Amino acid sequence: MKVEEKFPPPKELAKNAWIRTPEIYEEALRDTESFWAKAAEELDWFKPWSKVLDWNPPDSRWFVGGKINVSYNCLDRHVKTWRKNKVAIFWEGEPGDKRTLTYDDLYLEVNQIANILKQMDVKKGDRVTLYMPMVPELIVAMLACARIGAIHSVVFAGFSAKALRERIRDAEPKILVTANHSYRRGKIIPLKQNVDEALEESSSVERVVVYQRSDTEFTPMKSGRDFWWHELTVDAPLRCEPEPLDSEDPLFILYTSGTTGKPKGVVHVNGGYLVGVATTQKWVFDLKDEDVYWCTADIGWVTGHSYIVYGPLALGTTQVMYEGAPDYPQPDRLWEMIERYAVTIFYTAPTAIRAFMKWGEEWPKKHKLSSLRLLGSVGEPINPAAWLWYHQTIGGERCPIVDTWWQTETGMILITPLPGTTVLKPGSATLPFPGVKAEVVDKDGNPVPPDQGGFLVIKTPWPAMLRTIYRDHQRYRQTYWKRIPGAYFTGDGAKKDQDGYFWMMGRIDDVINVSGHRLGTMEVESALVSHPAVAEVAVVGKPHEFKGQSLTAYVMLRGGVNPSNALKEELKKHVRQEIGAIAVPDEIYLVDKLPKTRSGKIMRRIMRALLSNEDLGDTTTLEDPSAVEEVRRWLKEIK
Ligand code: 7RM
Repeated sequence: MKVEEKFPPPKELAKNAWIRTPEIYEEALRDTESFWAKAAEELDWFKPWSKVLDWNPPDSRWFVGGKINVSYNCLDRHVKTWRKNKVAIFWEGEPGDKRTLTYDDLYLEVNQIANILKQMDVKKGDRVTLYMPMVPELIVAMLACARIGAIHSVVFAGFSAKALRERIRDAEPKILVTANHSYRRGKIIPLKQNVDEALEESSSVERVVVYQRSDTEFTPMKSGRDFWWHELTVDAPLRCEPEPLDSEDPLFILYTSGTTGKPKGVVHVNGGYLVGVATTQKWVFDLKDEDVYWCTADIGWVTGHSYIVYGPLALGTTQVMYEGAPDYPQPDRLWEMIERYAVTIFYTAPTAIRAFMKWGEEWPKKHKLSSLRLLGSVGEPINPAAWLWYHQTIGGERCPIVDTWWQTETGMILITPLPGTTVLKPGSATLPFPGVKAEVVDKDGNPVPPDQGGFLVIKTPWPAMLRTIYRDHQRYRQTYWKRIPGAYFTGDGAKKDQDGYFWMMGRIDDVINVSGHRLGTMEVESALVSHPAVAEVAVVGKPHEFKGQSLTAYVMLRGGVNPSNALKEELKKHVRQEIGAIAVPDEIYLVDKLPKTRSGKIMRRIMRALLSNEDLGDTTTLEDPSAVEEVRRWLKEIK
């Protein structure tokens, strides 16, 4: 296929009132602060800011002195208008149960839960951990925290008890909100049981609120600690005033994988985050009141935080939310739902698109998808073949695709087409969002020539950028601001073509992306090393047809331990317990030695490059050729 194939915006979109003209890019870069100030005026503030940006590299404060409440912006301002009875969420549980929640429904529940949290002595700045399935109550709990100034820390429900415990230890929440069960591919996932296990040893958690997802099984409750959501809400007061919060007060912590074994608690704040997320939600997705929007992410990841919870609700959007697996009960579940709710905007991940391709186009062909007018992609580079399939089979060649590049740390989309404005090239995330200065540079921070690989950096601050790593500001400085002089280091490799379009080349560090889930190879290594049979490990990501990347583990056993297939299976089970199913390596090799440098470092980068057929000189500094040969020989021996 020709990569150079271009897709100009459809005419109907270009006519659209709030589609931006190309001049917006120049305008926004000329006076970035005015650009963001104008965007911030779209939100409701209790007190206006006195200064748009206070930039003290690498520390930024946005909308200084402004007072705002995120839950007010997502609810109160809508229920004061006709949107009161507008549908906020069309929800479907995996087994097929359905609920419709209006803005008023959400508003009432959020007020109640906010009051319950207050009664449990949650104060502004206190942390609340949420470990929940994809049910509307997760959104309610997040907004309830935001309403009273508590900081939520959502832990993806696919994480194990141990992973949950680690995140609880770091955030030290007073309260934990969970559900008794969740559903996945017809199976019941015992979330409350994981919570009990995570809280076994001493913990900061005083109370656990349990949402009853189903009463199909008995759920043990610890008296004095555990409370049912539905019992608490019976007599909880119906009104809770939103707390006027400082723009820079933290809104949430979200743990994300980095290059060490310990996940980072990325901190986002109220004002700038909401401005960035609401603006990109509106511009990138061209969202209007009559749209039915659907983002298939899990709220446990940043995409769900920004583009299921805060972005859509800030705009008063009607959206679809689904609890379970895309192939349950059959591979057309999502297409059936698009037809049922007449979805107009659909946002998903390349790994899902590749799975749909594998399942076959007979599944989408069974359904009427003509309501769709815009498609989005996020999470990893989308290969041109998947892009074209998505465009043809799902989008009926009518719908532009917005390939949106961003990170947990960036909070908001930073590199993306604007539908109606940008000419698309399949496989390219196209251009930085107005006001965002992205560049591809070498290790000294100098821009590299067009079509050459380098490090993707962001040169100026943006409102939704992370402010710190929770309780580790030093790590914030080191990880993001010390690698490349004067710029935010993304950890991604990229190329810019002759037209200035960005082509993402994946991570250049030890962070990998398995089926759209961000993982650190070091985390998986520490999980494996914690098994008594294991001496040393190298975990490497390599390209995978459907998952994007998969994990391969090279495990050196302790002396006296005999290699066996049973042991491999046991190691997989161990990783599942330590982190969760998403971190289990596809392949485990039991080896007698690992390739190391003279100073004793495992040569992971060379291993990865060889396994991925990467060009070694491209985004990495040139490796020692003899070391490359050594690793090549070693890999051959293993096969
Ligand atoms: C939103 C999210 C971030 C990493 C990032 C990239 C990769 C995300 C794209 C992409 C190519 C894209 N946050 N990534 N979007 N790569 N094109 N459109 O995924 O923190 O979980 O992951 O994901 O490597 O650094 S994340």
